[in-house]
Amino acid sequence: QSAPDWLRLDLDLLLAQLPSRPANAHKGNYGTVLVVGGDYGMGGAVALAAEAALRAGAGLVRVATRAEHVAAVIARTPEAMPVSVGSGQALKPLVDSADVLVVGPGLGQSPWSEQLVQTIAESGKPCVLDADGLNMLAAGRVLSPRVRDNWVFTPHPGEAARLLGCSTAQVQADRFAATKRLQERLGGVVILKGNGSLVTDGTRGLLCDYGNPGMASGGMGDVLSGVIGGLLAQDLVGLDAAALAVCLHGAAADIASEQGQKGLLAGDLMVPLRALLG
Ligand code: NPW
Ligand code: AMP
Ligand code: MG
Repeated sequence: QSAPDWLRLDLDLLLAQLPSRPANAHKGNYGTVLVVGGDYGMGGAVALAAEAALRAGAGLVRVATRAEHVAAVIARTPEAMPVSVGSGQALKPLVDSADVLVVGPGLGQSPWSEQLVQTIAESGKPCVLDADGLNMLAAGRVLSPRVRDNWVFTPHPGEAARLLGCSTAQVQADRFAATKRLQERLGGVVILKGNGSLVTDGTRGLLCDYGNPGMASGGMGDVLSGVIGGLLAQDLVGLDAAALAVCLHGAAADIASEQGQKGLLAGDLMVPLRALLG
C-alpha cells in the first residue's frame, strides 16, 4: 500500500455509525474495561486511560496497578475501580471478569510488569497493547499472545522502531510501509501514532489527520488507549474502534487547543471527547 491507497477518515461519518442508547440501557450493556499498568512513578498513565475509557462510554472500568496508585486513581476518577495487584496470579480474576483489556500505560518493564503481561497474553481476551506492553513484546519478554486477531497495537514511532528493530527516523521516513510491516508481524489492528496517525488491519489502510502539535505532551497516548478500550467494550470491531478512537482523540485535542496548543494537557481532552460523542 502506498499513500494514495490510504483512506482519509471523516469523524462525522464514523460517529453516524454509532448506535444511540435505548431508553432502558444499563451499564451492563456497555462492557467492562480493565486497565493494567502504572508501575512506580507512572500512576497517572492508568488514571488517564481509565478516565478516557469511561468518557468514551464504557459501562464499567477497573484498574489493576501498584498499591501506591490506588488512592490517586480514585481521587481523580471515583467512577473507576482500582485494585492493587502484586502478581500475575492476582491479576487473573480481574482479567476473567473484563470484556476488554488496556495494557501498557505506565506499566514499566520490571518483573512485576512482565508477569502481568504474561497473564494477559494467555487470556485470549480483546486487548489494546500500548507503551511498555509493546516495549516488552519488542524485547522478547512476553510469550506470543494466544489470540492476536482481536488485539489493537498502538505504537508511537519510537515504539514502532523497537518492534521493527530499526531507528525512529527509518519509521518516519516511510510511515505507510512501517505500519504495514508492523501489522504483518503483529496481526490484529495497528495504529502508528503521530502527525497523521495510520490505522490498518492488513486489508484496509486508514489515515487520520485530526490532531495538532499541542498533543506533543505526556499522557496523550495513554488517553488514546483508554478511548479505544472504551469503544471496544461497546462492541465495536477492532478496525472501527481504532479508526473512531484516533479521530475522536485528535478532534478533542483540536477543540481543546482553541485556547492555544502550548500547555495542552492530556486531561484537557476528556470534556471535548464526551461532547463529540453526543
Ligand atoms: P527519538 O528520541 O526521536 O528516537 P519512550 P514514553 C520517540 C508512560 N507515561 N515522532 C522519540 O524517539 C508511558 O505510558 C506515563 C517521532 C522519543 O524520544 C510508558 O509506559 C505518564 N518520534 C512510559 O511512560 C506520562 C517519537 O519515542 C521516544 C514520537 C514511557 O513512554 C508520560 C519516547 O518514547 C508517558 O505516557 C513522534 N511522534 N513519539 C504518566 N503521567 O504516568 C515518540 N517518539 O521512550 O517509549 O517513552 O513514550 O514517554
Ligand atoms: P504518546 O507518545 O504515546 O503519548 O502518544 C501521543 C499521542 O499524541 C498520539 O496519539 C499521537 O498521534 C498524538 N500526537 C503527538 N504529537 C502529534 C502531532 N504533532 N500531531 C498530531 N498528533 C500528535
Ligand atoms: Mg505512550
